[in-house]
Amino acid sequence: MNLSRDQLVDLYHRMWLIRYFDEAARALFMGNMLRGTTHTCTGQEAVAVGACAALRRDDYITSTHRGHGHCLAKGGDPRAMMAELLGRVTGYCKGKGGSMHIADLDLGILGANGIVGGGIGLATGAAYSADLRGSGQVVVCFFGDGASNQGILMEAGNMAALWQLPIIYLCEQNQYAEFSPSRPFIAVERLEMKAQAFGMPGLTVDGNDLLAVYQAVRGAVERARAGGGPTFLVAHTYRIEGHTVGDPLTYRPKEEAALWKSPERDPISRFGRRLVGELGFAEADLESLRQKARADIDDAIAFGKASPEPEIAALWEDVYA
Ligand SMILES: Cc1ncc(C[n+]2csc(CCOP(=O)(O)OP(=O)(O)O)c2C)c(N)n1
Ligand SMILES: [Mg+2]
Repeated sequence: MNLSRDQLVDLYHRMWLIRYFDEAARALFMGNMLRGTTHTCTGQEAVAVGACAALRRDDYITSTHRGHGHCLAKGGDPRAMMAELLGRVTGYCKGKGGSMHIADLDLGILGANGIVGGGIGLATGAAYSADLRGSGQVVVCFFGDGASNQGILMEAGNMAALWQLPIIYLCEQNQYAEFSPSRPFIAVERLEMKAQAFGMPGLTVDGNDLLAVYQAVRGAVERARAGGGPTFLVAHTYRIEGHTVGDPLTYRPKEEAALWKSPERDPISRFGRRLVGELGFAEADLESLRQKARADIDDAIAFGKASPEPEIAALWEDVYA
């Protein structure tokens, strides 16, 4: 594994940053501080952080409705993200986009997306652009197991394989699609079998093992950058919380989430154990990184709350239609 100590520190801190960001988003939503709705990715942090660790700053990602983790993993600013959720002018979209419209083009974050599967077309277009420009950039397209049934994947996957585009279709199999388990709605036995229809490699990885995700994505990124074409990668994970914040979760047994929250399965605990057991970190190092992440998110919340709301006249700015 070719990650430096500093990089490992950053990855562990980033996982906690995501955990605390979403914890704060939930609390703010329940406290009527957020408009619209919001989705947390608690339990899925290793997919976002492991994948983005394999990318360059100028590589692209496209995200989903459950996108806070993807954006933070690619380097998104927690202050500008929290301000956006709170509807403040200092937010990524000047407070007019909210949770599902966070983008940062300087960091290659081409946008979260409220349209299930919507990122698949954008990501494939970005990969085509990178290929035409010969820029060497690679795209990671995050989407869910539910989104894997959307028609756009058939069109985009075919095109990407035909033109050998530099893209990784990274399906987060978190076992749920909105208020239903995803399994009964997927005909193939294993999701990665869909890759065969497109004519690209289909791989699978333990999505709660950060280093395994990193290795798998890194391999696919290296191949894509060298002109070897796209990869379809399925990361097995679990959506610990409800579909949206406030979902009463009547459709699944309580014990199931408890099992995935346990230290044996929780992706942050698992990575922490490897850092201590195999990579020479002390428990105290991990504890201070966790506390730093907590402080960073407290700072982001304070920043957001202290920022002004947009003026009414701003309704007419940045309008393209
Ligand atoms: C085109 C479209 N259809 C339906 C919806 C409503 N919807 C929002 S999230 C979701 C389920 C998505 O499941 P999955 O892709 O597995 O993502 P997850 O929520 O598990 O992260 C649905 C059906 C939508 N937003 N867009
Ligand atoms: Mg899902």
